[in-house]
Amino acid sequence: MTSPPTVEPVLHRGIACFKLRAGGASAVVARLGAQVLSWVPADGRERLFVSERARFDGSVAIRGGIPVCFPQFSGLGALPKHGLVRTRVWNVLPQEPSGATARVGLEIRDDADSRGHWPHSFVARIDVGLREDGLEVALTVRNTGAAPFAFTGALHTYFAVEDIAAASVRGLAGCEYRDAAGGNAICTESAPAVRFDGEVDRVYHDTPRRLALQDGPHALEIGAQGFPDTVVWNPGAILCAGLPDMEPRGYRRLICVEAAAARRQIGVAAGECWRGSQSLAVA
Ligand code: TA6
Repeated sequence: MTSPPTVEPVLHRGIACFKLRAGGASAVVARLGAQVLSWVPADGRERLFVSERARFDGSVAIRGGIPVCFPQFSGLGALPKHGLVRTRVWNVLPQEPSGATARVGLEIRDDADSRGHWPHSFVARIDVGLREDGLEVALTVRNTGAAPFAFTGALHTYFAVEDIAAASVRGLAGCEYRDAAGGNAICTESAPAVRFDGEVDRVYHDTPRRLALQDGPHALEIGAQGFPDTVVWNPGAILCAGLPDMEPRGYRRLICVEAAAARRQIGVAAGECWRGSQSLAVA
């Protein structure tokens, strides 16, 4: 008989985190940024990339895991890049144990600092659920103000791969994308699998709900709900060399496949709520 799922507070890389265990799988979720930092399915293989030079002091976002971008994706607006919540410490929500899933919930609300950038009242919540066979991360955004607001955002997942040369992302053929590394040209994906040879930074529009990441002989299924778009990013050697929190060859060991709302803003009426999620499973 498998033991019941557990959640325990731990220090990981010197910061307050939760360690989730379910069956033979585990995950680590930091209060800083509500960021998942590790996901090890029952086969024992770490599936998330975290840079050896990542910083954990909140001065910059942690380079790796699953950063939460809200209420702005990338530079699509006047806010700091990728929004306001990556370097904040989120509050922990009480959780009810449920079946075979280990769960942790974290939330953050607007404050004087966020309102200085973005004049809206909100609660953003991250729910992480770990099962023996997969991980789900959900972002819920509630508008707690009296007027509607609109946002862009993403779960900016950094997958670990053995070697970028043998890795690819499938399921995007036929999708339109904005090539952010190619002058923002609007293109259509013609390849059955996206491969990496130099910087790739693409916002795919209205993508299928199921994609696959191939990493040599290992494969993952990547699902998304609520988020209409998918961003695929790898910095390549040149951009990577200029990122102070990346080891120079680190780009060879990561692919970001991000559940995103980037092309169009998501509108949330006063008192209403929006939810989007990404789910990961070993294929
Ligand atoms: O999601 C892709 C992207 O917007 C890229 O343009 C790249 O800059 C990346 O995010 C990482 O951004 P960061 O602010 O974390 O360095």
